[in-house]
Amino acid sequence: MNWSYIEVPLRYGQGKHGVEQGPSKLRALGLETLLPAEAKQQIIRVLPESEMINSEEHLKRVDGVLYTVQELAEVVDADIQAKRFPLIVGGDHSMAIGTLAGLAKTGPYGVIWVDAHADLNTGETSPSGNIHGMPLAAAMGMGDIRLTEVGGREPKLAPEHLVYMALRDIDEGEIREINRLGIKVITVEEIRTRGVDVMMDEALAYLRARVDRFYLSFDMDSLDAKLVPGTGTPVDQGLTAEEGKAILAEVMKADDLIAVELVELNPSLDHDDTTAQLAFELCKTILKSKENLLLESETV
Ligand code: EXY
Ligand code: MN
Ligand code: MN
Ligand code: MN
Repeated sequence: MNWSYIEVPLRYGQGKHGVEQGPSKLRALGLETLLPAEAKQQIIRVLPESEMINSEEHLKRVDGVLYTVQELAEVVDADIQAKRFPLIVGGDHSMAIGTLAGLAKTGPYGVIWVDAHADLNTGETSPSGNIHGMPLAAAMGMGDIRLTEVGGREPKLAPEHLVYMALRDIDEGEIREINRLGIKVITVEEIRTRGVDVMMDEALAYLRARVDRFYLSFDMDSLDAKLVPGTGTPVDQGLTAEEGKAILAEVMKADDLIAVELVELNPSLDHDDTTAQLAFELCKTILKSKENLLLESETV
């Protein structure tokens, strides 16, 4: 397995300071020791705040977001073309505009979006103007052209190639779109009552009927608010740590998985390191499971 570890210290998709420290906090907890020695490591550049000129109410800090997602799209595409497997760590979820655009350069793919939120707003429907609530709308070609044209003019993602997991805090405009587009949603309730493995099988069967590869984006706020004080938009009734880990362990067994992303860790919101420790454990689950799988297949 050729790992690529990409750090995206981006906070401009939302207004709270600290989420840009997610990658460095994980490094301080020892994440590098989990990476195989040959893993490629890259840090995506961010626009210095002093150079930020944008003050649009409906697309806040858009120039800062664009600066980073344009580079991330190129880096992700280069990894896929070089047959590397990217683990992308943020940073706020607006970074996924880059990931989604980068993956699209090599053809269609599916997405499992593990998140309390739909991230399906446009500048018009967003209640906050924060772009971390917009990546999936942008990838589907909805909303401001500056976001929808990152990485190319064509839409990056088809709605029927998206599965939400743990979705539970949705705005009006997003509900309308989810219903209109018929996007598949797997709830916390289904995961809790029917089990992670059953629901992951359902998500994979749904995607595999439509695409031959997919990526998973894990937002720390998919976990229950009590577990993640160190995230910017916590929501009650979320996943347990075990459910979060099980989702990642399950998905890492899929050989049509092409990338994993972990976002919205904001260590400065935590009075201790519990959220960062949990994120570290999730990264460990990701990095350790694929490797073992590969060793098995290599020995076969
Ligand atoms: N839906 C709300 C908004 O658009 O402002 C909250 C979005 C939170 C987004 C976080 C990354 O998941
Ligand atoms: Mn307004
Ligand atoms: Mn999100
Ligand atoms: Mn979220």
